[in-house]
Amino acid sequence: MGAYVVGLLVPLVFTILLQNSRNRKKRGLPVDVGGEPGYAIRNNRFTSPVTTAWEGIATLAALFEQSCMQHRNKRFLGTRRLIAKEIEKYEDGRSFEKLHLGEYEWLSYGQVFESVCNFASGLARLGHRREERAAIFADTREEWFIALQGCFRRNITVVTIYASLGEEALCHSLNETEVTTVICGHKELKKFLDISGQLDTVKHIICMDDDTSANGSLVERSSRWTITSFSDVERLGRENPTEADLPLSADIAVIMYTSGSTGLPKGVMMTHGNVLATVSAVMTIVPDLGGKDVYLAYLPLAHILELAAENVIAAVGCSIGYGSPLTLTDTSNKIKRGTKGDASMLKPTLMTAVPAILDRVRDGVLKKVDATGGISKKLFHMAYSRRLSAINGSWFGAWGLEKLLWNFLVFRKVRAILGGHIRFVLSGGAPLSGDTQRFINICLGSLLLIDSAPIGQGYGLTETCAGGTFSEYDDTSVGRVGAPLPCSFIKLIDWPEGGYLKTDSPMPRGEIVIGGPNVTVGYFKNEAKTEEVYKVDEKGMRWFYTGDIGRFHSDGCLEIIDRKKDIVKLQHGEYVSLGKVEAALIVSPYVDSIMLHANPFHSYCVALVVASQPTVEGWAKKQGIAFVDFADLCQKKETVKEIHGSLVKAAKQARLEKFEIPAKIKLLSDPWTPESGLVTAALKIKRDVIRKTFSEDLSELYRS
Ligand SMILES: *[C@@H]1O[C@H](CO)[C@@H](O)[C@H](O)[C@H]1NC(C)=O
Ligand SMILES: *[C@@H]1O[C@H](CO)[C@@H](O)[C@H](O)[C@H]1NC(C)=O
Ligand SMILES: *[C@@H]1O[C@H](CO)[C@@H](O)[C@H](O)[C@H]1NC(C)=O
Ligand SMILES: *[C@@H]1O[C@H](CO)[C@@H](O)[C@H](O)[C@H]1NC(C)=O
Ligand SMILES: CC(=O)N[C@H]1CO[C@H](CO)[C@@H](O)[C@@H]1O
Repeated sequence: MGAYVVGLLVPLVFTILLQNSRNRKKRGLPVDVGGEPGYAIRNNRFTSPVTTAWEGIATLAALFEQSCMQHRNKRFLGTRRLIAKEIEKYEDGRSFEKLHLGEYEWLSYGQVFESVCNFASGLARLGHRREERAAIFADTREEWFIALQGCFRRNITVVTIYASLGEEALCHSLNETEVTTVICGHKELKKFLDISGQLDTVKHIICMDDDTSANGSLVERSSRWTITSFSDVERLGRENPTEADLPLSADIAVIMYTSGSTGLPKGVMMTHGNVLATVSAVMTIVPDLGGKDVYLAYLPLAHILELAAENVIAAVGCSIGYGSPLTLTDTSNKIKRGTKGDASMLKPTLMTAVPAILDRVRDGVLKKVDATGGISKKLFHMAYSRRLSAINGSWFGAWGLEKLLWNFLVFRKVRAILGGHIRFVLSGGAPLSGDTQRFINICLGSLLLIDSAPIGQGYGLTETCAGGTFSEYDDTSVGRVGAPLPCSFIKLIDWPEGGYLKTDSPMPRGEIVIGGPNVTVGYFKNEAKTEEVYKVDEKGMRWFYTGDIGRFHSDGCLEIIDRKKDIVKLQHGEYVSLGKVEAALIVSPYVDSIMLHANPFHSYCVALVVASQPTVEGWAKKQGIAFVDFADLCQKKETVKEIHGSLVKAAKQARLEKFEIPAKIKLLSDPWTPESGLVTAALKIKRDVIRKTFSEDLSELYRS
């Protein structure tokens, strides 16, 4: 009996002690910095910004070479073999491509390094001069990374463009940077041929899909370009080796075109030193990174988060397995039923994610639980609330054995969706809702007694090279983005018009300004815009003005609370924060996407709501409402009423003010996808485009 009590008490006391020390832990400390006055915080462990985590290494090219020499025989890049491709027809006439993919096939560090050297030499042989720029325009894959490192070895600046950007933006980016070589996949090649007339500077195209190169019809249509396959470039290089031409820290590594929510995309110039600072900082936040870690890569490499993440993984000798958002899990859209998704095949330990994808994982799990019903459903919700109160610090839930039990009974299955071995997820790109963060923490939480959050949330921008803040793995709070990264200082400055001041109580608030070696050098050929949002202080430090509004908690962690341009003043002078309200309303199970609209000519706001087809149809069937198709259902008064009611409920739960709740809504049946141009690749809504596309519907809402 005595031993039993001790067994129960020790972990309990231990957990409580740890929890208390965690709550008291200061993660960021005030710091005295130059530039515009404000409230500045630095990382608690580093007094001055980190520039490199590796002695004597100042560029990504040098870092990569060093790692390849150290890990020569280790597994590095893996890609799944395509076994079969088939078209599946649905009852409603739509058809989908389904893939049957096989095991991962791996290249070692030594082999990849050889490919990189060959590719670099091949580029030279092809006639690409080193002062000319090359663009990579493709989905995330092995060749992307090899091409990137190949260009770095010849000090060639790489232009990256979101694969989902429209034609106009694509022409603009390539033309502005005078790109001469474009490295792309077969899918993108077709896109280029359509706009070939507008691309004056392009001379070479390198196509990553071998089977499509130099095919008669394609070549004829593009007599102005040479089209070479990726493997041919490597072969050229192997036969004609050229000395490397390594860059310096201050040389531009990448010009990254980001999908701005307005106007043409802007190219952010990043030096090797910029990216290296971010890579070095990320090193310090993933616990025990290295050794046997396996990383699942599927987010766009044209996004700084993914680019930095893969460079980190490559620097420490871990493996990278490639996948795609559409083949991620066993139930993903493009995976042939009964075959394995990327995660269950690779069994990764590390992943990056954008909130939209995690929201989907969460919704998927809940839907499945609901569909199963019965005991499983009860068990799941019971386990979930027990874990939730444990994380909240209540006594019994903190007991380790109970956690083990729930893990075994319930969460093991949820964890299996992502392969069963995930120990850390890095979320970025947009703020993650507290609900989803808690859900993932609970379902994927580690088996250890100590509650560690397997999801770390980062905040950073392309302009700061993804440097910014990061929530540490032992911080189980939600809704915050953590303390400054070791490479960044974060400062809040007053924005009196918006009512945010550094003297606010209980927490200082203001516009977020980021400084440090990670801050990029500015926008390509756009000095006016660069001068507007970048400032250099008297000590020579660069600062970037983010336009986001944040506040600092007493432990030095940042919370994003608003966005300058997303705050709209209503007719009677109340301010509505569009993003805040949307985040509160999207909790409704009927909502897939939502955009709130407000303007100073009205005293209320309205919303466009993309309805969730399964949930809304499920509701209609239960109510016995007859409908022709989903579009028809979305037109019905009773549907609008039901969904509006659920929004009001969500709004009340989030304690929104009356004027913040949309007075009227328009239901839309077609989802907003990056392909439609209504959301960015990271699935952030593009307000201006949506506003234009649905201008009729919006005026209708205000009229009636
Ligand atoms: C790298 O390329 C840039 C642009 O062409 C050039 O200005 C720089 O001097 C080069 N660096 C080295 C080390 O040659
Ligand atoms: C490309 O850029 C040149 C100047 O660099 C400009 O004159 C031309 O109009 C641009 N073409 C397109 C299609 O944007
Ligand atoms: C070349 O294109 C033709 C159709 O234009 C196609 O039938 C053939 O399979 C293609 N060849 C290769 C090697 O892709
Ligand atoms: C957890 O704690 C938070 C704040 O302390 C509280 O708002 C929430 O209701 C608690 N949840 C549960 C399930 O106890
Ligand atoms: C490119 C860049 O912004 N470099 C700056 C990085 O930060 C250090 C100080 O930490 C400055 O000295 C560099 O000029």
